[in-house]
Amino acid sequence: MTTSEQLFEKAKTLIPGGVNSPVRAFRAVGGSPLFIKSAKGPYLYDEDGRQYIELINSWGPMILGHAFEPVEKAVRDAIQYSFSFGAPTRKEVEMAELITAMVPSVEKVRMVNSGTEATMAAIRVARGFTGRDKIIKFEGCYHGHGDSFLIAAGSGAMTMGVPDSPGVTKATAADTLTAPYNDLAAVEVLLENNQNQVAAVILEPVVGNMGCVLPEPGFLEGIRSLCDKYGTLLIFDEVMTGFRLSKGGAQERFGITPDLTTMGKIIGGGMPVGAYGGRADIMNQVSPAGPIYQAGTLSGNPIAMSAGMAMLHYLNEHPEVYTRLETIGDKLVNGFRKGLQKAGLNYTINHIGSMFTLFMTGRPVSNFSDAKSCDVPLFGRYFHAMLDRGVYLAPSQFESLFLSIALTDDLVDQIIQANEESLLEVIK
Ligand code: KE4
Repeated sequence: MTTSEQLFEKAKTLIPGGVNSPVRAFRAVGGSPLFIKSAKGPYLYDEDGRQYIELINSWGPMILGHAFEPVEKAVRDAIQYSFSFGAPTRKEVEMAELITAMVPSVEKVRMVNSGTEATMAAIRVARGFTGRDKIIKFEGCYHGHGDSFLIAAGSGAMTMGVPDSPGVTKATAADTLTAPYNDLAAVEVLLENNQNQVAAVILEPVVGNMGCVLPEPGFLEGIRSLCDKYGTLLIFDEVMTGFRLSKGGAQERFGITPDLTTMGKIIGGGMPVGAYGGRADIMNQVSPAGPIYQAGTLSGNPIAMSAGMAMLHYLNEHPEVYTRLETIGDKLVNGFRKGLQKAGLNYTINHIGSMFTLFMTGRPVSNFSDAKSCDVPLFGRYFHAMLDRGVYLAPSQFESLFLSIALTDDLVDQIIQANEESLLEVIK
């Protein structure tokens, strides 16, 4: 047994499924998960000393590559002043100033400790501000593990959702309406049939959580105008896309202004940080400024703020990072398309900037039912073929890849080669 396998056996006796987050367990691709010991730049190193070129980057945060010196230095400098006070600090003011400068729709912001906390708080604030109970989300979009989001689409006839996990109550599910992504008409029907009841529409402006799925032309604009028409707030969940698709996230790239934005991942530079923010008139309803309660012992933690600010400052001051990420993404995806052609496969790749997914299906993928047409077992075999060649992909067909600027042109060529060989291997 490898060290990772031994650790996994031990972990399963102590931690549910042996992991602290389900996707890490490799259940979607089979086999035993690698236990990672360290990482540097574009590389991960597992407990057995094997090196992998990394295409997840901790599900987004490590956009500058692992152990990026300015971020590491900021944390080293911070830890000498103790780790946590539970009292306001200068760093939280600086962080709020930086976020509101980088994301202009965020006039006021509250720091929390994860993307889940951010989205849970954002819908509570939307409900409190509007006095309405329902929310609309999209099938295939993931917004963390808050009860209101673990909702599957009801049957065609039903408008309300059904629990997508034991422990989520029917009462909770009744307040979450679901629609297919990219289906404006479905959203309009829900809003029309639930007038004055829908507090917010929440969506990933570019989806990462069913694999990478882009908004069709006019979709985001359409959602914005429907929200305006029905007095419903628009929440962009930019936990993945924030500070990745541009300095100002998807909302800057697509030119859409949401009422509230949720953030995470990159905002912490690899430390546990989330945030939500938006229009000042809405955020001024959040305790203690207003009556809508939300709190957190470690919110704005000074060590985490130091890491997050170092990363955001670097991104803010080095626009060439985004140019480089576009170049890397284009080169990789073009290479992957050539690999598909050589293997005689007409599979779909959805791509934007430094996010992309190779879907093992010949169908275009613009919503969750399209994504579910993928050959998941084939993806599992492909995942392991790539892993055998030293390339670490997301261990699920229904996840986006996240690139970092640490990928050199040589490494991009290596990944393209590995993809070509892996496709040829698995289609035999
Ligand atoms: P966290 O609570 O995991 O920090 O963030 C939840 C969340 C919210 N919104 C979006 C758009 C997200 O992608 C996420 C978390 N993303 C997953 C990746 N599919 C994190 C990986 C995991 O669950 O382990």
